[in-house]
Amino acid sequence: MAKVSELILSLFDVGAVKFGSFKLKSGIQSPIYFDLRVIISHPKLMQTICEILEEVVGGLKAVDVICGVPYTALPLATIISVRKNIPMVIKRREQKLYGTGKMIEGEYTEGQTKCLILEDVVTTGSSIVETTLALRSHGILVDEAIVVLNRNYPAADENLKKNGISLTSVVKVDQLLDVLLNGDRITLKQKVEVEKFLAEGQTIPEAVQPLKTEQNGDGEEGIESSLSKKLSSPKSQKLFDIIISKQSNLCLSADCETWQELISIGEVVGSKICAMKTHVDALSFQDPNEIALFKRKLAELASEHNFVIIEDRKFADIGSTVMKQLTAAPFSISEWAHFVTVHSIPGPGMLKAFKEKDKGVILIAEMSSVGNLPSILPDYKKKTLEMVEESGNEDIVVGFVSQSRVGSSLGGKGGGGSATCFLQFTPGVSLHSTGDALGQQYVTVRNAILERDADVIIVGRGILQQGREKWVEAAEQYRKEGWEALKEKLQLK
Ligand code: 5BU
Repeated sequence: MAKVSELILSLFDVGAVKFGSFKLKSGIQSPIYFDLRVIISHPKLMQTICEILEEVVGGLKAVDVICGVPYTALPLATIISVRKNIPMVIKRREQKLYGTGKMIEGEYTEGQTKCLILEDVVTTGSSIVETTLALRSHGILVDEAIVVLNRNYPAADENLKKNGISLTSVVKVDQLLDVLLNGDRITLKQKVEVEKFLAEGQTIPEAVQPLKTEQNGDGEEGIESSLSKKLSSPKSQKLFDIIISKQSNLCLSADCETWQELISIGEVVGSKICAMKTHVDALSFQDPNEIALFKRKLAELASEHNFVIIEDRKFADIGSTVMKQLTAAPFSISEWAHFVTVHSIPGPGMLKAFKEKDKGVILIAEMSSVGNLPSILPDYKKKTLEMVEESGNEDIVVGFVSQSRVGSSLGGKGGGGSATCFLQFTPGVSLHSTGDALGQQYVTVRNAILERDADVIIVGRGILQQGREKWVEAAEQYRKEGWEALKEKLQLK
């Protein structure tokens, strides 16, 4: 206990916990802020943290390996591994595009190796869950995690419990506040202010990992991170982050006949895509067990390869019906899709259903098919954008399916300002065809990105129809062309 108090004071003294006024992405001001990345500059503090963690590890059931969630917990896990002689495994942040293509580094035996996860700070628990699912998909057994600082966010407990993970915390926020007050680091007023902030259900901001660490000498932020900040919502920022880190703005439209085929293509092209788009109601399933298996396998694939799942359901009804369509079995779309496509026809009320289920919305502003009404009707696109802005739904609307820009451009035509931007998803892209017999119209990758201002290209048959043996080659061709064109458009290096 004395050691934990000493740790709390040291965390404050090195600036890992800050008090003041910090602006959150949502615009809310927070009176407290965590940044545990700074601890790597203080070896003594690293030692104290590891000693405490080792005591905690000693009190848990025996484990075969430990895994630190990148980045800050990685050096902590390394120290503990060496000192306690417990081997480590590392989960890569994205799959290698070459070589062995392994996601997990280190030795383990499927179905036998038991792993303990280490994390520096927990907010929603999503990083721990993501790491757990990736490890489990490789047959590694995970049911426990330790965190240095727990922000007492109720959703985290629920999220971890739901995924069968029990969490041990070294420091909880209420204890942190008590120790800092008694140690004369903060005033009673500051303590009360933070307690009130937390009681309102707010989360403490944490230093986010920069998209790219490259910076100019004068400390100016990288272009990718300033572009990311222009995006409307944390959800679109997350996708943009994936696009940059995987160098891919390719969304595979996985319009397969069977769910098994969809999983197969996901396995082989997962490393090349930023998103996978599904039409779950167009897949054939034998029974509900197959649907459950499909959902689990798809979620594992998305976690392992770090891509977003978009269910192209094209919701178009009043809110209460949409809520049922989103959640009802057997598909239970809200359980596994990160983003869903939605028509703007019903008006803004239905967006509440998606907000309640925390789904990213991609609104359809234009279609790719011949004579589609959204493209013909005057102001349809403009009204779709106004609907989002006027109803204050920028935080869940990730972007628009469109054939031309809706609102401000991220970097292309009319870009460069500070206005909030939405991502543009453009389907009807093919390097092999100009259309089909049922009204689909295609443009090339470069045309979609450089002329029509797409940020994400959606490609289905252009890849699928190349045949199983050519899936990877075709996906790589679209990824490469798409990424080169995006770099040109956004003037990335
Ligand atoms: P294709 O095989 O690349 O033509 O598939 C395109 C996919 O994008 C397919 O799943 C369509 O349902 C989806 N799509 C589209 O093609 N055009 C649109 O305007 C919209 C969706 Br919205």
